[in-house]
Amino acid sequence: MNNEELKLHARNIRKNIIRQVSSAKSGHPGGSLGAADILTLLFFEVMDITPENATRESIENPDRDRFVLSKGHTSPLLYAVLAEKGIIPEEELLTFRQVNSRLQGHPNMNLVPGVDMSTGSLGQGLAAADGMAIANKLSGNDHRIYCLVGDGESEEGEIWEAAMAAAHYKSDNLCAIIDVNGLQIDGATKDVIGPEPLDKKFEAFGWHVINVDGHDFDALRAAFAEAANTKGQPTALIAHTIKGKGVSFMENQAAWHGTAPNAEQTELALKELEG
Ligand SMILES: Cc1ncc(C[n+]2csc(CCOP(=O)(O)OP(=O)(O)O)c2C)c(N)n1
Ligand SMILES: [Mg+2]
Repeated sequence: MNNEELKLHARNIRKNIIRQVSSAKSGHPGGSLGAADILTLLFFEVMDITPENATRESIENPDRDRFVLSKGHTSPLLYAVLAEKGIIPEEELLTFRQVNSRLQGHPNMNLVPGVDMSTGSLGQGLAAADGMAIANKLSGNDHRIYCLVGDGESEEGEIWEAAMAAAHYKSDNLCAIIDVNGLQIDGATKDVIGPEPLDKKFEAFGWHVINVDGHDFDALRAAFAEAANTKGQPTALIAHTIKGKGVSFMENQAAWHGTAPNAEQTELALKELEG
């Protein structure tokens, strides 16, 4: 897919992030907007997921690549991507966070097609992705497992247990993307429990590491290809992103981590995204 087409998908995805959080009057726009380019490339070019192979029935043994949203609070991003792929209906997005909706604040693998792991309690997703990577190899399956981890999330101890295990099991079918936006719920990561240098830490844990601009489709494309060609160790993309990317007043602002825009801000955000 060419970059112009990817850009159009990413723009629709960002607009649907804003629409969901605005209609629910709650949710997490910042980290959703920031990782939109990464997920656009993953779901529209890198992974082999389609509406046909992402059915609820296929969850136990899907014949396709899998994705774990370890930073589960950014569910509006995953739902917007699934809608853009035609895996869930776009109209359903406006039920986000409502009672009885499938689209809860944190994604539920038992309800939503294309959601491969229930997440939201930070720190757990990479361990689940480890298990999928090991199971894939045991069953002689050559599909790949992708997992998106937040930089604040990487302050969780379980991330490093999972990192150690993936290197031990030589899970070269596993690619973690660390979304390094420098912010978490309470402010700058460096002021909370500074997780840097993340590249050197993953390297020390036995991973192949690639630093990449998380908004540059060409750089991301090359990084995912390098990950797929890396044998004997898992790969971590250290993806440098701007939290809130695409909506000027949300960019680099910790305050937009988990705040919904009001009607006026919603209109402004959608207008900006429309360009
Ligand atoms: C175990 C756990 N502790 C706390 C929270 C509350 N929480 C939700 S998001 C968040 C900050 C995450 O920051 P980061 O991983 O950097 O995400 P991003 O910047 O991409 O939004 C926290 C503390 C949680 N979901 N799970
Ligand atoms: Mg962050």
